[in-house]
Amino acid sequence: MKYIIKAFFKLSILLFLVSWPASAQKDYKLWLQYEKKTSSQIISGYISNIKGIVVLENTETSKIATNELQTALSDMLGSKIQVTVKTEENNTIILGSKSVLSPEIEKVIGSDFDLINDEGFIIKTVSVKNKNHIIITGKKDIGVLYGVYSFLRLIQMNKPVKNLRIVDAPKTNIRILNHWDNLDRTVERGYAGFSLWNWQKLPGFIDQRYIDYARANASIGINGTVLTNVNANALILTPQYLEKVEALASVFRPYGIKVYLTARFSAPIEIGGLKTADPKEADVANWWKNKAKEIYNRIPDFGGFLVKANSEGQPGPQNYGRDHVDGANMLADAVAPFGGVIMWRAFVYSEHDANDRAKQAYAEFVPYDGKFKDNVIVQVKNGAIDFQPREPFHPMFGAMPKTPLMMEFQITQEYLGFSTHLVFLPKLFQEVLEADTYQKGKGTTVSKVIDGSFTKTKLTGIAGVSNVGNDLNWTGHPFAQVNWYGFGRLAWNPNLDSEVIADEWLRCTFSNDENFINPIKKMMIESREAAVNYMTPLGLHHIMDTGHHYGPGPWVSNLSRPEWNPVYYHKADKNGIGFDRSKTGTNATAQYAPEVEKLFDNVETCPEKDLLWFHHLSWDYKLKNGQTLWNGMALKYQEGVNQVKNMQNIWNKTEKYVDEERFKEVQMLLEIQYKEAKWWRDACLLYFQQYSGKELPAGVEKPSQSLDYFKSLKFPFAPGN
Ligand code: GCV
Repeated sequence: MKYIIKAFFKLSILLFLVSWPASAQKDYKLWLQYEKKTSSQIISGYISNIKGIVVLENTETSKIATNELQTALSDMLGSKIQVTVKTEENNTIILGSKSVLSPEIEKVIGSDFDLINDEGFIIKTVSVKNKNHIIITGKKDIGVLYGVYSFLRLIQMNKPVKNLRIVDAPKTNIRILNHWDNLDRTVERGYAGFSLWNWQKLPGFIDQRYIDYARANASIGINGTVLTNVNANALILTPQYLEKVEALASVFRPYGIKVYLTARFSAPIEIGGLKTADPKEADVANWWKNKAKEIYNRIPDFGGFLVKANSEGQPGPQNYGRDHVDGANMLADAVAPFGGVIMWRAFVYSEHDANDRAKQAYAEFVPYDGKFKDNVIVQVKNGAIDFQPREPFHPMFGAMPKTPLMMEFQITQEYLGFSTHLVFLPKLFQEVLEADTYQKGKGTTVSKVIDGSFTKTKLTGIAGVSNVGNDLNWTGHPFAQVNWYGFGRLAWNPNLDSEVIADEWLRCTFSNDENFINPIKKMMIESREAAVNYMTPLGLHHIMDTGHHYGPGPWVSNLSRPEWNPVYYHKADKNGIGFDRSKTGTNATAQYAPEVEKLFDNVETCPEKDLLWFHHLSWDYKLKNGQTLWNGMALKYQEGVNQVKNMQNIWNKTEKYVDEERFKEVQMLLEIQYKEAKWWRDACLLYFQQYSGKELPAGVEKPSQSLDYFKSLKFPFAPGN
């Protein structure tokens, strides 16, 4: 009997191991699922013609491109595709960068090369010497790799690969993930497990994850990664850690990904034995120069440093009476001989500054316009406060024409329900990128500011605070994968429509079935507005609970710094609610170009989605739909809850299109999201009701608990904090 029990036990473990990875793999594979096509899809996609892959070069990157194409095509076609070097065969896919193309092929590509930069690619159906081919080429091998992913996406999406002429190139040059990963592997604002970087086992042990991470990034055109938290630890710059960074850089290099690090401004003191980190001291500047040399000796293509200075307690040049320009330019000099870049963050605000927090970064940085060295790019968050569910675009984007500015988005959902809530962020990103700054007249959109269209700056970029961790599915929520995907696609092309992104991602990740795609796409698009509605409608912001920022805390008023308290932002009182940033208030509207200023400043023209961001209005103020502000706000909270219910209904109908594991995961998460949407609604409305003194309008459900109950909720070990 004992043996039978033992054998049964062993068998169940075996069965568990056999069944677990197979289903979990779907999550792990992200959008790179190469499902076998049906014969009719193969015929209508014109892929049955493909007879082989011809590889013209032998670089590491080219090997990756070839492998990816061969594996993916073989999986999708259901039979192995051969790789050869013979161009004479008919119906092959030819891979090779410009320098290795035969004169005949180069001729048929013709002037298309003039339309791309070094990372761009061309996919073209051609006929050479009576043989048909699809050429995937670029000026460099990395372009070929990007071209391969783009070509495979077409097939994944059942688009016919016939008569192709695709010419595409990234519009920004730094497309980078910012990992807020600490050296102990915790991740600040990380909700998908621990950091991917296993510092203890590096450099000797190369986790397969590093390779898969690089592959996923390359597939969407991400070409840089900042490995460490902006709240930096100087130890990363010591030889002990640089050796580990070097190992990661070697893994990422053939995928076109450069490694960057965060530089703790006080590192010369902490690890260099100097008495000061004053950027004007020769010893300090030399220390950084030597440090840069040491890093570049190990990592010749090291990208550079990202710096958070004099912000939220981080050291910086101001500790020595110097300014941001002094600090950034000193570091810029250190990395310039090696082609390195300094990404200097503009996320600054001070408890000693009584000014509206939303105005402080602009006030501090705009006078520096034109003063930074050529290899400095200023990294600006999308809005002037901090990655809220909705913020008007940061006024700095319209105000520094002589300085390269890069966008900082947050992919991880610090203020948007962590990895528990389904919120499709490309919609938020698009809203910001499309906003018109009017810096140089109508049409100076944020996207044009950051892609350098107007400033003609050489340095351009978009950063996204990563949502990736060591969870099996990388991002915690299966749908949070699309926020990583969408970030990459928008960094490549800031003008891409978020609906296109949702469509691509769904087809590559789940299914091409229109009965699945159409409702789920709609659900995704609506999810962002739903979150705004149940968290911070009509321009409310920063009313999340203390520290962890999960859930509502509009009542919080006891934090040491005034601008850390939600009451600072909503300013609810018996007369009304909202932050007056118009001329009658802090005049933050004046930081925008006159056209935008006028729009926001006037309560009649201010978009209602931003109303309480810019105006303090009475509870009886009439909204455009005729509702009073109180009723309208309550109805928005209810609408958010209803929208999540609707998302649940839509998802519940998809069981037959999705594998069981992901179906259930999303189902459970949506159930939590629904409960928490109601929590947001009830807690906020009960709290604000104390000031409005008004009943809830018809259509808004009665709260299930008291305000005291909501206030009593505590989350001692909330992740990411
Ligand atoms: C890395 C917010 C976050 C912090 C983050 C900071 C920043 O304040 O709550 O966790 O610190 O932004 O962007 O530097």
